[in-house]
Amino acid sequence: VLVPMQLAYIGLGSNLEQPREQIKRALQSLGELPETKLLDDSGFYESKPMGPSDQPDYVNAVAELETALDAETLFRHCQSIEQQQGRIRQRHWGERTIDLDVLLYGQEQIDTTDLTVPHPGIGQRDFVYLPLLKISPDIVIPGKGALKEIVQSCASDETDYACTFAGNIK
Ligand code: ROI
Repeated sequence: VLVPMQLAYIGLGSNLEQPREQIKRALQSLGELPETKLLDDSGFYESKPMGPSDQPDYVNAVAELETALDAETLFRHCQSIEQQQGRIRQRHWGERTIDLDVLLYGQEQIDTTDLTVPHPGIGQRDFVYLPLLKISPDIVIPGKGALKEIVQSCASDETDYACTFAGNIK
């Protein structure tokens, strides 16, 4: 049978154990998922922690995937990549080796106990929307409109983690 391919965007974040290596490894794993192609990545971004400030700065990135996996299956794969890379849940909003968030999955809107898509933080976190807009400047958030417009209408002090581009991923 023919399974429609969807565009999906994954947000990646790390602030432990060589963050750039963690991001690279997770991108490689995403590219090796079944029925999935890694189409693009944003490059590295650096940002100040959202949450407790006594933790290292973050390295963030966004990946663009084309996939035949459904959103729930993609989400489970993301969780297993986090586990492979030794993600240990410590304190709330604390440091982590790798975090993978399903930001967008096609035009779908999903609200289950463990998965909310579009990710509710997209318009409020510069470390999510800056790398996302770099890949896809005209991206539309289902139910909300053009991301560019959403970001402009949001007070910048609520979205500012001093996120800046920090180089291509080789
Ligand atoms: N802060 C930044 N800057 N980047 C992240 O990826 C990130 N991820 C998180 C919390 C702890 C909320 N803070 C973050 O999960």
